[in-house]
Amino acid sequence: MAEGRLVIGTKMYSSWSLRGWLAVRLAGLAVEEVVIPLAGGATEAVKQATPAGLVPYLEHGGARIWESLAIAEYCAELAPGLWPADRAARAHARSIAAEMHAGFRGLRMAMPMSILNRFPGQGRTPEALADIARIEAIWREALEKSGGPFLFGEAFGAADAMFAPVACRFLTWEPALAEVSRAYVQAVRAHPLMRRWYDEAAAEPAAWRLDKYEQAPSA
Ligand SMILES: N[C@@H](CCC(=O)N[C@@H](CS)C(=O)NCC(=O)O)C(=O)O
Repeated sequence: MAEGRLVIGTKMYSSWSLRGWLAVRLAGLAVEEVVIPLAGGATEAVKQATPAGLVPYLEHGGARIWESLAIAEYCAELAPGLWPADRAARAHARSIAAEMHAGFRGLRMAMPMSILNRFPGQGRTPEALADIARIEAIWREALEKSGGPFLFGEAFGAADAMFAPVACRFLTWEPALAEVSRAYVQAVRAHPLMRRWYDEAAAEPAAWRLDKYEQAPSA
């Protein structure tokens, strides 16, 4: 029997939903999944179903949790392996997860998540490129310390969940990336949960497609 429910948006487009969904699935929570087709902002059904009018939103065992990072923390209380075991590494993982949660607006605006599409070479605004440079530095530092293939070693954890939609964006928009970043993007894409998300996104109804995410913005 389901222990609660996870409310998310269209898998083709909803980057924040992907973060929450990965944390919930990594922790193995037995929750019902409710997917609401997004309208491109202020979706009425999302407003009705969630406290903040945003997805993801989790109800589990009497707890109500919104904000993807809070969902990741909740899941990590139940499955502590979502964060690294070492305290300094855990602090590092939390720092980069929080930096992701709070920022990178330039990238998010110029290169939205649209995982079934390919827009190579587009979206390269100065703000997006500055964000990409910082993200690559974050990834390089973590991967050099841990040895990869994921940010903190062998296991795909909460920090990887927070950055997974960035990997999706890079696969769509194909900015120039260092080899270490490209290898990390491929490792994220190959994870079984990511393969499942992509497959489920590809199976979503054509009626859920939104013009604003199906075309690269004209220059
Ligand atoms: N800071 C929030 C951001 C959540 C967010 O902006 N979600 C978007 C979808 S990716 C949303 O619900 N937008 C409302 C809508 O499209 O109706 C989080 O970390 O969960």
